[in-house]
Amino acid sequence: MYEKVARNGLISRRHLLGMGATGVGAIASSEVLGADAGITFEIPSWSRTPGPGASAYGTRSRHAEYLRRTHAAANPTYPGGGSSRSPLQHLQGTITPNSLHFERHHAGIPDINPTGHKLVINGLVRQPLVFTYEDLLKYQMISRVYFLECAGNSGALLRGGNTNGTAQSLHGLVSCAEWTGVPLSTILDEAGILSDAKWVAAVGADAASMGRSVPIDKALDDVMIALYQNGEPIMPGQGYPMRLFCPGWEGNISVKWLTQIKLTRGPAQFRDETSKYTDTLPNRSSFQFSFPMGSKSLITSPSGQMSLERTGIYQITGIAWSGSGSIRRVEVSADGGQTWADAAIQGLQLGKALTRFSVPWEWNGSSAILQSRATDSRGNVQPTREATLVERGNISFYHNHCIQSWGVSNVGEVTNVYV
Ligand SMILES: Nc1nc2c(c(=O)[nH]1)N[C@H]1C(S)=C(S)[C@@H](COP(=O)(O)O)O[C@H]1N2
Ligand SMILES: [Mo]
Repeated sequence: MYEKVARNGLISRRHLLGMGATGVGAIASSEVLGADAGITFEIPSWSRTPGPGASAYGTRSRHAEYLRRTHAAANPTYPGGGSSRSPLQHLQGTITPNSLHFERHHAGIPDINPTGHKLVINGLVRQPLVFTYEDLLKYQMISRVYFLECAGNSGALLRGGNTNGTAQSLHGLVSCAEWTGVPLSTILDEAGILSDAKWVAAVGADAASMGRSVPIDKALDDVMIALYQNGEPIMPGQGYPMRLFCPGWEGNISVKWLTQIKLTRGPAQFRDETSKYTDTLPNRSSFQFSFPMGSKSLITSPSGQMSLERTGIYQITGIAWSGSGSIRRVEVSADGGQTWADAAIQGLQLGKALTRFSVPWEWNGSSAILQSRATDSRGNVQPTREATLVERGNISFYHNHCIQSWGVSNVGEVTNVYV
């Protein structure tokens, strides 16, 4: 018997499960080479002739074409605007492949030739500076694994509805990559920060001229000018040839196609820091800014639109992250939050990065509600949806990091539910 650690089938994460091949036992190499034991082994067609040779740039298997971002149809009144979402339910580990990183563009992707691109540093500095792409490549770089999440991710779930979505369609505006670039502090030091400079206004070279203001303390802490994403020059969709990267903070502030950094006394009040990404409160006031993303987790399997074909053991798995530190603990419930079991952490627990968790669960064929709850290194616990609605009121949308519930019906269908 398995050690049950919470009600409704959650099994100790320490339990090692032999869940792979059923019935035939281990396959010895002699059997692979064509012997007995009731195993018939035929050489498949793909082993009979050599395949195509090496290529210049890889693509996924044609049998894995379900790996794709989803995006809304083009809107002629909003050229290039919109977003695409990462297929979270099909990914494992914590690194999002560059071709599947979510995208959010306000005026499409500019076709920037790095040779003509410039980064200007001006405002309250001793010496204004202009950098080319080549100039930046000469600096000492740092590499860090960080998640990026749009403040609008999961927003619709605060308002209700959307019960038939997938992990991708409901929560796919989060991704994680190894970002490499030059610390912003290096560049600012070189320009010389004047004492009344308290904010850094960053502007992109896209047709939206999207801009955001970053407090100087953050700018000097861990913000970087990112040039590489998972080892290759950042993708055009992620800001080629350079983007600002503000670890742990709402995605909007990581200005892509970065072309200007201006040091200022106060926030610049750009469109995107006033008309959007603002958290409303029940008394109809609102926070001016909500920068760090909350302590959050999401079960990616089983998840929306999947169906459990049989009773028995499943590995529940998902991702957890926090904009304020690393993930210390993830708990999982199979009874809608009444009892909880600790999940196993599958990989590294890096600060401001996705962390993968898993826990075995025995589905007995009755309905269940699966939830996960993250706690970060500062002790921030992922809140319930109910608590979030009390705190924020019923018109709030951005920065939703509440506990997410997947309902499993008694025929094994998985849908988003509200508890
Ligand atoms: N210049 C510029 N920077 C931008 C945007 C944009 O449209 N233009 N979108 C912002 C938003 S809202 C988000 S969530 C992130 C998305 O980054 P990604 O497309 O690399 O995932 O970039 C931010 N930086
Ligand atoms: Mo965003």
